Amino acid sequence: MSATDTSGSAKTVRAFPEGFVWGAATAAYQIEGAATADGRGPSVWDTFSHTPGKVRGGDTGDIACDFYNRSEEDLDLMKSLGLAAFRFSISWSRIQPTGSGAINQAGIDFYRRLVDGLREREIAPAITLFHWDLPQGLEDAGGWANRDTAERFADYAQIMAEAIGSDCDDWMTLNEPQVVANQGYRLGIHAPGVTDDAIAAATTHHLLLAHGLATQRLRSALPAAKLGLALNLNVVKAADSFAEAAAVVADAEQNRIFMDPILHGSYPAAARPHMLPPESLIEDGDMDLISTPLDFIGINYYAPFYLKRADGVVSTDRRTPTGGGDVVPFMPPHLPTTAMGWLIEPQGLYEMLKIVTSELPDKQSGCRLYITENGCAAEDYVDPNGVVNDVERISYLKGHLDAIWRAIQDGVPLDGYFQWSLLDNFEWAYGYQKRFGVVFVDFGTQKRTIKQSARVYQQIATTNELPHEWAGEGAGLIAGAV
Ligand code: GCO
Repeated sequence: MSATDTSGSAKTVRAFPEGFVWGAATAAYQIEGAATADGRGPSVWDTFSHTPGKVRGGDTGDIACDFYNRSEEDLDLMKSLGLAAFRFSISWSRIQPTGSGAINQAGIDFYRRLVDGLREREIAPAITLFHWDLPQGLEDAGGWANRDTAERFADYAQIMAEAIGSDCDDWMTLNEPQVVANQGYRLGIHAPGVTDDAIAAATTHHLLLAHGLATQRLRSALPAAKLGLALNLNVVKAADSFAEAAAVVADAEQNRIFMDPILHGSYPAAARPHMLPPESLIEDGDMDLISTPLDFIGINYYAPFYLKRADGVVSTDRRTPTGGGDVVPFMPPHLPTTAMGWLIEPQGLYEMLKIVTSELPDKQSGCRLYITENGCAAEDYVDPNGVVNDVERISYLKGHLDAIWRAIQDGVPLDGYFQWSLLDNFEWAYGYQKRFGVVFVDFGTQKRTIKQSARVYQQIATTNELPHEWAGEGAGLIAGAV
């Protein structure tokens, strides 16, 4: 669509649908700090980060962004940035310090104040119930390998629905369950640091079950709420024909292992057997429960994965599934990377949106999509002018918002976009060394500095269209500082 401005020069207006939601996302352990305040119990991430050698620099989430004590100031910041929604997660062990049993009222009160503060500022809360911080008490009782943990999660979901549900419309049960099973229980590079294929496979099934059980509880407690979950999805591409078969396997193990049960009620046949839960764990009715209709699927998209024939090269990247065989992760030299070393390819987001849209089954008719996370780490710093000029992030944003705009034109039912992340924060095993925020945090003083990317995002959020000066230059990517 094009329009003509008053000076008579043609410009392209790339507007988003009315009501499109512009938000920012965070997670409890990454921002809250106050790890032992007001009765909070430990989670697996407290234990893991306090174990020497697990997190870079020995960093922990003990203080993080101190959001627990600074939420009013941060809410004002969100308001000033024109955000329409704030995605945050609830620390389960603030609510139930050991993961089951008595409720810690101080924990409920914190989230009650947070939701009230958002509502006062007309920012919609978007809640994630589980963003990786399983109460340590439940891990000690078998963790996600124990079917009972799924039941405990459903109880906790119900507690939260009753406590704050009347003011919260958007709920996500789980964030990136694939990362929990794979990084947490198979590779051991995230909490709780387990390296066991059988436990990882059981975790996969019980996380899905937890999602299904919690969705049913939320649905009956909050009939008008919109329910979904956030899946990490990466398009998997073969860089040569040799890698094609492995790419199908890697796609199954990376994406479909959670997406297929949710959308279709079945595990992907292409995944290798050791990745899948054994039949003995799958009880009658489980798959129906897991594929309970949702209102939305949240997509967390960061990067594509490429695979190529190994030719004697051994991959050291443990995150990327290879699909087995003589195939390794590949970094196409023409693609820039972020400070995480992740490939930047906005077209991958477009493709993933199209894939998920085309796979929404009849059972999920009416299901919408959100981008629940998208963003990049960059080597940000406050320059001598007091400015954080994060041109790499602006470039990343430009490419990816162009991709979602095109996807919407091509029929993708996308209702919103959440930038990862509002604040620089505790980036899991990378500690504080990787900065994903649109707001810079000086962790020593907790001073916040609005980055230039946040100004650009603010403009987009308040005008509901892409900047005119972005038109006509293609994705215009700038290589990240690597
Ligand atoms: C994720 C996470 C975030 C990460 C982000 C960058 O869900 O992976 O939700 O917690 O910080 O993805 O790695």
